[in-house]
Amino acid sequence: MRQAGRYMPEYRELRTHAGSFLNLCMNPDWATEVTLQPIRKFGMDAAILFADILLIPMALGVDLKFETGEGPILGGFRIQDLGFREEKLEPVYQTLRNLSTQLQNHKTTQPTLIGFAGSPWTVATYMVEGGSSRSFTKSKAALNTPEFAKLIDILVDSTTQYLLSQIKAGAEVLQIFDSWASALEGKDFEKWIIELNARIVENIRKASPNTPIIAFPKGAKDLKKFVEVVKPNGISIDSSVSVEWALDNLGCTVQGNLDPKILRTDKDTIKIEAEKILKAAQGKPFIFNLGHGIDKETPMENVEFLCSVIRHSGN
Ligand code: 1CP
Repeated sequence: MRQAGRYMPEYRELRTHAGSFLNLCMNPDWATEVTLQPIRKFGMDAAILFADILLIPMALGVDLKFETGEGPILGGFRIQDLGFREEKLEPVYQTLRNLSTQLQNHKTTQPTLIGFAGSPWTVATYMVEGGSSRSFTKSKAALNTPEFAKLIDILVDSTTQYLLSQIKAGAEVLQIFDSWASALEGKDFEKWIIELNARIVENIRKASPNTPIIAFPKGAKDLKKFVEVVKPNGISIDSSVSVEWALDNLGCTVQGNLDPKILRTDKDTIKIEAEKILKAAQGKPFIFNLGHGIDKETPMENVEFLCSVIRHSGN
């Protein structure tokens, strides 16, 4: 989930200084600093690399811009012109190397370093739509065309390479974000969500069998089948999934579940909602996390308070 971001004044300051979100991602000193900001302030047990799932299209040669208030804008492309220029991602690997060194020297605890990428379907939607979409009209129309199959193969290969290079640079755990898994069902869900996540997990395991992989097929229509086929080490769930059900039925470590909106309420509500999850997860393989990225309106004192509730829970 997104840990860093606009809810922190130190992030906003560096973001303004950097001039753009992409400049921030592509400068290893700044990206290292932004990754560490929430760790220093709140002492989480894991740090997620500051980057974005859309750096893969950029490395494939697609124009990428983040316009304030509008989200990402991606340029048009022809499949035959796409080529994975891994050197474009070198700043991300440098950020991981910096983080790996700095986290080892971090106080008494050594937070786990999480690398990540988007899943082929989710990244393809941004490429085909030219940005964010809520209807996925163009992406759904493209399914089952030969061009889409070619695009997906390119994304599977480049994402595998990207994640393996992240491990080499120091990532200890990987997370695969399939943020728009909710858009597909039935055979399409099997083909473009389950099969593609499985291909990436298999590719990573072949080269790096001991790196834990957390999948996050957000809004997946059949989470049980997803876990059975993909076999991730962990599964992230949003707040629409019952944490009790997930822990009892999925057979792997569960992460997430707290609705990020809860962090914008009051301390009593935060305590009640966090304790519900902690109670359900007691003694079971669970990683406390939000069910999605942190909202930019979140008061920092509420994040601090949530961390203290979790630390004092004795789980
Ligand atoms: O300055 C800003 O406001 C930029 C906001 C922002 C941030 C902080 C974006 C733009 N990306 C990020 C970083 C980011 N993105 C991380 C780093 C982790 C951290 O430091 O906390 C991660 C893991 C992501 C992953 C990501 N990017 C996803 C998957 C998770 C999710 O949110 O579902 C997706 C879909 C994106 C695309 C993206 N990046 C940013 C925007 C505005 C979008 C589009 C989102 C949409 O279509 O709704």
